[in-house]
Amino acid sequence: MPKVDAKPGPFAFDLDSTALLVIDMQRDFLMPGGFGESLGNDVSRLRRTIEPLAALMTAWRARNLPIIHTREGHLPDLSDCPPAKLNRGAPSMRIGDPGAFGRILIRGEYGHDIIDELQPLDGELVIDKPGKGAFYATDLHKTLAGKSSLVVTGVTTEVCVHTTVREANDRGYECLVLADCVGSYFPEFQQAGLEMIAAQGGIFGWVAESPALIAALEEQR
Ligand code: TIU
Repeated sequence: MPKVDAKPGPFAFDLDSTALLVIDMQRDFLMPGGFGESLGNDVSRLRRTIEPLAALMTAWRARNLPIIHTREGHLPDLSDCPPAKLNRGAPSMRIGDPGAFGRILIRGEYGHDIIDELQPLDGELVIDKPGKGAFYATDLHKTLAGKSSLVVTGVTTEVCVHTTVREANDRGYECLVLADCVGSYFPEFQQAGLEMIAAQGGIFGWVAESPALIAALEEQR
């Protein structure tokens, strides 16, 4: 069984019962000129995840292990977006408003899709989710039947990654979060978000760097 050097201790996982989750690596969050940057955020804090994530995905695919991608977004008529979410954003830049890459966080728009560098391959599952968590109002739990561990990556650490990890915990999954493959616009949230996962003996899971996971995969060859 592969074992990854992690906090708060080694993360052991069974290849047959583990999936890689890649959360919301969407143009609107990551691309210069996109929605995230237009709100005053420094997208380089998220873009640092692209290279390690691409390397991990290559290693994962080489072993025919499953990758599940998610995208946060809404139907064009916004019928799946609660007013509480719609009304909360910056007034000039709300979900559904026109942005540089199409209507903000609307399914089918260019900005809603995954960045070119990490595009899903044919056959990989892409889950469209209306919430921050990947389990809310999606088939993810059903799709993962038989899996018990998740490697969690993507953006942003304290928002969609954390919500998903918390949801996964309550559904019985063991989660390994990769520090170099998750990103936040806020360095203090990145640090605290990761510490919160591994604290108290791993209250929400384990935290490691992706090269440690890739090394553990290599040892299985
Ligand atoms: N994917 C995700 O985290 N959505 C967000 O809205 N994140 C923010 O940090 N705003």
